[in-house]
Amino acid sequence: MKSLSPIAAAIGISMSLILAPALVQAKTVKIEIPVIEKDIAIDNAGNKQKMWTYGGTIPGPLIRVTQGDVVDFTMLNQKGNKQSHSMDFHAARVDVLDEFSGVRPGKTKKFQFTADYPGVFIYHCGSEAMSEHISRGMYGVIIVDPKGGYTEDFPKPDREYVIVQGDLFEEGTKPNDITHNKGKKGNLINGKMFHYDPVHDSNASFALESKPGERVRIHFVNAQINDSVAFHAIAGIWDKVWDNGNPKNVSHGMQTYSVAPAHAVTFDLISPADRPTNNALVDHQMKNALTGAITILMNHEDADPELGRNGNLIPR
Ligand SMILES: [Cu+2]
Repeated sequence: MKSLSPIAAAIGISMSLILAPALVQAKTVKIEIPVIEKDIAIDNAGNKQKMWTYGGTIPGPLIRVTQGDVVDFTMLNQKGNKQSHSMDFHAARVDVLDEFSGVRPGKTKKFQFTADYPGVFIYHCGSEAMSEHISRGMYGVIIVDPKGGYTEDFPKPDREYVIVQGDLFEEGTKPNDITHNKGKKGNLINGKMFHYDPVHDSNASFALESKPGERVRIHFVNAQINDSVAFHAIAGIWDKVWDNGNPKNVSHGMQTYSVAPAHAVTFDLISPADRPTNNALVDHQMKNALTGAITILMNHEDADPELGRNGNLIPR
């Protein structure tokens, strides 16, 4: 760490001493995820479509490890499924033809990797046609926390949310049309159109919440197959942005930030501390915002203490 806080400078010690990380022991983290092909609600009204999932939800289970940990992964492609499926962790350095190859229904895939790089990474199915497997919901998020912990440039947030934006195609769209974005009808936010947006969808039962002045961290993941996302907080400015969620890639005071397909970026937002406010977190590409990619963040004193806390990063 280069910078000195005013107090640390006054007494002549560097922040690296103050913020020296506690020794973290690398560990092995066992992750077991079944692949489940099922009908699942894709909007707040409960309309269902035939989707393919990791663990029965879109996105799949949130995985969180610390840099240096070994991920010991097992995927069961459930008996009764119709497709071969696979797992591609963007946080892994392995062999695409080995670890990332697919297995047929009823078979299990096992492999290990070390989470060497900190940040936020997508995981997704890589089986043919990949565009169909991803857009039917086969994606999720792994957060690799930095082994150095929080620092002055990467402060501890008051709340944390994960937002994953994915495509929704008309039921029955042919894989080749999906690949070319034909038949796209909407955008899923954590699995549902307008999931946390009671303003644009009267069926939405809740929004994201924080208290005025809190530091709210959004780990944003783009699971769309073709489109980038222009991520913007209406009535806010991103205080800090970390490309790929890596603490070393910090930007300050950003308005709109491009997130490529199959990429992730971490955003901090701090609302005014002296009054209640609301933000709309949008993909500023209007064709995507107005077909599902709007999330409301309510900043008020009565914010639900469980939202964005205690592992509740993807409210369902
Ligand atoms: Cu698949």
